[in-house]
Amino acid sequence: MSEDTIFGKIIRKEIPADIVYEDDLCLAFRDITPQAPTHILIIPKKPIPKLSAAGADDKELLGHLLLTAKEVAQQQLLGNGYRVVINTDQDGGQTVFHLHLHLLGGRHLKWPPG
Ligand code: DGP
Repeated sequence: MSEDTIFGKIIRKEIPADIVYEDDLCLAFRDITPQAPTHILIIPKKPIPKLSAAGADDKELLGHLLLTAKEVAQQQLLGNGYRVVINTDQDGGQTVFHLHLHLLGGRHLKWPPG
């Protein structure tokens, strides 16, 4: 059993979030510290702490998260393009240990990231 995080509280609606999409498997809501005009987090309801902790049995769920990112990008009118990022563990800059995809768009994003 992984530890509860702030995202667990958002899933259970114990703390507020600006939710833009929800289904049985995942939730998408606006990041509290946006790094782009559109910055949305897509999280599984299953509390997987990080990408490196995902298993073969999460294959379908991981695909669902990516396809949800695409759907939310369309919903948010990011027709010019966008970026999907998964920060993983210390060197990846992960701060909340509940797996999440960052969907960033609404401006030209530089590469490589810092
Ligand atoms: P990461 O650094 O990849 O673990 O990203 C965590 C993100 O979560 C970070 O961009 C800020 C966001 N965040 C942290 N706490 C909250 C919160 O309580 N509400 C919302 N909406 N976002 C949060």
